Amino acid sequence: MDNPEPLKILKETIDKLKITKENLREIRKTNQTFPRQTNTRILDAFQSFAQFDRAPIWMMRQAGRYLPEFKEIMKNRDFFDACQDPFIAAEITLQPLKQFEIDAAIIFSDILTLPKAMGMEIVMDKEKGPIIKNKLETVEDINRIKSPDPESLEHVYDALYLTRQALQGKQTLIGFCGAPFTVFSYMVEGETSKMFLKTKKWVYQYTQETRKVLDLIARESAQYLINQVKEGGAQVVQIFDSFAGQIPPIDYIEFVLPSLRILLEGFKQECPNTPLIMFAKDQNGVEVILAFLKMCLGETPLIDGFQLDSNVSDEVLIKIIESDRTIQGNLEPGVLYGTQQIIKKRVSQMIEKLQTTRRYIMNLSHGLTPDHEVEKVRQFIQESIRQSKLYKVREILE
Ligand code: 1CP
Repeated sequence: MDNPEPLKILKETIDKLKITKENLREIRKTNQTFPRQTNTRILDAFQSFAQFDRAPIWMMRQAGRYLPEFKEIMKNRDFFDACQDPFIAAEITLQPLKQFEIDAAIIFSDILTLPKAMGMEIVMDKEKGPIIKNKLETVEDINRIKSPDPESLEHVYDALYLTRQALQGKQTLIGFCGAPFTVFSYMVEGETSKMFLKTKKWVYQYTQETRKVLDLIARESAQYLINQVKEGGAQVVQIFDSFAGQIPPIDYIEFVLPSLRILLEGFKQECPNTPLIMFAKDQNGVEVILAFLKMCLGETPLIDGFQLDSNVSDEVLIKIIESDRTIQGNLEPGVLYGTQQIIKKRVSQMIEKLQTTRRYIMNLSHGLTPDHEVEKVRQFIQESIRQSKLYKVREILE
């Protein structure tokens, strides 16, 4: 089911709006009109009493190395060079839409784009992932972190704008950033870590300095997300706290949540109507979820939806459903290594459990990786769509 449209439409969009490398930014700043949204499944999943034919679907890390066309376009390109070219970033963002029937596009960028703009020297190693050359080693090093030069992130908003125009309302555009704790971990570890010992040393030994850096990242992340919405046209935003599970719940609540609150409040003050999805990976305990849900009381909830991983308990699910928050997730990506039968079975179990809420977005519990096969990914999507529709019909009949 090859759908050539998204990339064709990108070219047509560029022609129609007479966009060139030179004038893209000026056009973005003067014309903030976007095509009418015809696929509202994702946006509807954030409304009470939404009516839908099936739950919407997209996948974390849907643009990436498991796609041959991604490997092709990245063959002779540096990762951050690709991110910084809005035409390339938009094309990569649209690649999975050519392959699959999905309801969202997540902008091709990285959670390290912001810290890079804040003075961290980061390279993306094709094997090892991100490497920070000037990681924070001493408390004095925090003076090296600076507010980003506004120019340095404009390329993200350009890429979002171009993508939103090319989507033509057929998918929802998602912007994102890393959560302060995860970004901070990279800043001190310098690369992917197994034990997170440096992070823990900072949290427990240099607590005040850690708080200072977390708050600074939080303020800049809020502005970065606001700009993704107001300048780039992102319709939903997601915060990735991928390393949230590295410290115990009690410390997550005491050391991490205050900075997260700064981010959430800063964002919601400016964008109260833009849905925000929180992903605190491996931090699924009821005490943390209750602390999150407490932030959602009042007129403007700070979080609209939770991306869940696969080990979430029923107790937590019920709390989220009762508080009227959207649920996104949560099929273990490893299942896609399995047979069609196992994919079918696990999708069915996921839907039986999670589609009980109307506010449901189908997704994986974590990102796709280079060893995933395109055909298995397709099976997952087709099976999810088929079963979600059946579930909906059953619900009407019952
Ligand atoms: O479709 C998409 O999701 C593309 C956009 C995207 C997003 C949302 C990329 C592109 N990265 C991210 C988020 C991201 N980056 C996270 C949070 C989500 C998660 O937990 O997976 C994290 C932790 C990173 C950091 C990062 N960047 C890693 C992980 C390293 C680790 O510690 O495990 C890696 C390998 C990258 C590189 C990267 N970022 C994105 C892509 C497509 C790639 C691979 C580049 C390549 O293969 O050449």
